[in-house]
Amino acid sequence: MILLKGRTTSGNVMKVTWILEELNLPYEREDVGGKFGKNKDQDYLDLNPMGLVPTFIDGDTVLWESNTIVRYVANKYSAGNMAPNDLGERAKLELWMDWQLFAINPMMRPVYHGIIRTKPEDRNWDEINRNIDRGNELWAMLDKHLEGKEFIGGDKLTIADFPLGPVIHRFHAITENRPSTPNVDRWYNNLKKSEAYQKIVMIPLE
Ligand SMILES: N[C@@H](CCC(=O)N[C@@H](CS)C(=O)NCC(=O)O)C(=O)O
Repeated sequence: MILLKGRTTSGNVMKVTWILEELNLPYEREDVGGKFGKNKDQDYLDLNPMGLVPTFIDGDTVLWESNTIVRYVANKYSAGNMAPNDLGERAKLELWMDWQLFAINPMMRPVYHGIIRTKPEDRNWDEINRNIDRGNELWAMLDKHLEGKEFIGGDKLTIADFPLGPVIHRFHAITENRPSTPNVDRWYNNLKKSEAYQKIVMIPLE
């Protein structure tokens, strides 16, 4: 049985629970990190030296780094579907996963932590607004890619959607008066139709 260690409120844990739920794979999850702690305990660090969540265990395979876990799950349990067999086709999806880590994450972290995890009187609105502006520039790039598509990979959910799905939900929940991104909006609406996305991603922000 797959074992996932990580609290449900972590966007990085969500990527993994969401793909497991979409694929109807049986798994157990243990609350680790945040108010649950345990992620700096030695037995946890032996599995994940970064002391962060998620950590994923599938038999002898122990993994950390959420996007790597998503790749592993898709390659092992959804080859030819969520993970295309064609290397070029798969790489064109994986680039959006790396884009989430390299471009979206550095923008989203100060926005999310700056608003949701910071007391109103301590919020640094210059930093928050600068990053929201950057976010709007980045979503415009994805909007261009999504022209004529229902999902990042085309007409169905693939590995590329999992890293970005939790972020678009948070960005839309937090920001208003965004520039028009009709293709991103259509993609986000498609994600919201999934029961797994509703259950895992659309939970109260904390
Ligand atoms: N690049 C890592 C980042 C992991 C990460 O930053 N996890 C955060 C939660 S989203 C964490 O463990 N924070 C400490 C905690 O929850 O106690 C990944 O994608 O798995």
